[in-house]
Amino acid sequence: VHADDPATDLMQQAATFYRTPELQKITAPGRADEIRREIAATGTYRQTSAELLAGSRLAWRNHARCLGRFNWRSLELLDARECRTAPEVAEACWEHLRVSTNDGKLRSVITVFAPRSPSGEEIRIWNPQLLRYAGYRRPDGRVVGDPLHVRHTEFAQRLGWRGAGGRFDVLPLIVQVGRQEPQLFPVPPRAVFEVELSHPELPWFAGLGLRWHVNPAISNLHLEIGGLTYPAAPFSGWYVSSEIGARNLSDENRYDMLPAIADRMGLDRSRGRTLWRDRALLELNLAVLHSFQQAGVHIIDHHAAAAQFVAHVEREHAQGRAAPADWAWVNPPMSASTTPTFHRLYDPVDFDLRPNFLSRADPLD
Ligand code: NRG
Repeated sequence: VHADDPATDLMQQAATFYRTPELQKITAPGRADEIRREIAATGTYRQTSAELLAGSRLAWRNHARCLGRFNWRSLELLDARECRTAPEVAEACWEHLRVSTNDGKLRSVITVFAPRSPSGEEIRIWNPQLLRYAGYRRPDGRVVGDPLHVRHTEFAQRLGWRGAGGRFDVLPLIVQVGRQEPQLFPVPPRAVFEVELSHPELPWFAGLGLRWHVNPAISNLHLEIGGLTYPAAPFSGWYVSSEIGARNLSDENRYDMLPAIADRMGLDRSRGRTLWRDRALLELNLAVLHSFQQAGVHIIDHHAAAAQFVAHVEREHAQGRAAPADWAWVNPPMSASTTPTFHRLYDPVDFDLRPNFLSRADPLD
């Protein structure tokens, strides 16, 4: 329910947030009244770091598309609400990558920048993730790099970026503060941890020259807590191997590596029913898990991730809470029926559930 007056609306949403048991535990009795007065006087209010952390954890717990919610209590906060300029925002993003990558022992971290102001001023990170590879469209229409990011690459180039033209060039960070022009920041090499892929039994695999970054830091979701919107709130945990092996490197409209892998394996690609795609996909996913493990980098396979997720749902129900989940999103892109997430239904997705992470329109669409 949204009132016509934005301050009343904000007061209602704040009141709902501060009534949740997790907030009651960490706030003094008069806190809700204090916030009401602050909103009446200024049109907005400031959450404490403890409230912001509790709200971020609840946003994670409530996010129906996330398979990794078993760990929602372990989220750590980097409070970056004091960052005012684009260079300060970029610096805080490098700090996010350093702390969350943690030399390969990945930790779940969210960095929260200032909320949208009552007048609509906001900090925007244009990249969908802090680390993404460029995609260069060549004159013949083929793409070098990640075809998913051709528009982001062209946008960066319009802002003056010159990529090296390789298959795995990390895109620069693009930050916009308020009405200023977006600014480019090349990601410093120290902030980029990557793993080169090899296979435990197929020696030629390393020769494919494949690699992936280890930190899946999402930067295009709005964090909404207690009526406040945080438009820039990058967060990251760790990869499920199938995100890399069964989507990024294998989808036909991404790196499309299955034909090349199948050919090296000597498979018959003349017909789909030889299951050459499935066999190549399996070896690619084994290579991802093997290579991350060899490099000492934390990653989870889809079987373990699914088992944890089902345990999370049971635990939430035991606590008397619903655990809304989007079936299509929590199931792995390969071998879904061999995991427990496939064989059950979930509490319906409630789009009004708050706190939450909300999709924003892609600014390049
Ligand atoms: N599929 C995307 C990443 C999406 C988020 N995945 C995570 N998030 N694991 C990709 O880069 O392949 N996380 O916060 O850990």
